Amino acid sequence: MRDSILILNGPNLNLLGTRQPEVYGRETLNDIEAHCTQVGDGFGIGIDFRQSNHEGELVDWIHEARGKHAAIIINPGAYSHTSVAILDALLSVDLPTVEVHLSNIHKREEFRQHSYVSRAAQGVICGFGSLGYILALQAQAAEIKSKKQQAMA
Ligand code: CA2
Repeated sequence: MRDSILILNGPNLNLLGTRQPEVYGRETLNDIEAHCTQVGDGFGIGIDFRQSNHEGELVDWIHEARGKHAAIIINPGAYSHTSVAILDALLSVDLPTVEVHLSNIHKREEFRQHSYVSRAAQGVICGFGSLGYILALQAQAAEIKSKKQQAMA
């Protein structure tokens, strides 16, 4: 069976492409999902792409990822700046995690410049719009490949 990556999106990201294109771009979340699926196919990796406006649902999906997915990519949206619950969930599953933000959160309001989630992430990609998801996928595909090589050595 092929490896898969869970890609999680937090609150309001379902609105992408409808408003604030100057901040978040013109692509919809469906466009981003389609692109991730296509790139994932190229790596031989399945993509489970989800969005929720509810913190607890995101926490449940992270718990369910253990034993099911090889890695996580997460844009926690506004929960980045508030959620110890999402941080704890990510630490509890111990899967390689990359955090993505469409916008450069460090160039924005002070309250967006700290992310609780980053403590659980191997790396953080921000400011490159939807390309950030693809860069995160490349990083996770490399991580999965190197873990497999280590396991075979
Ligand atoms: O830059 C990012 O990806 C963010 O995670 C996006 C979050 C924001 O709270 C974070 O600080 C940074 C917000 C996503 C809201 O997306 C919308 C898209 C269109 C219209 C309204 C909201």
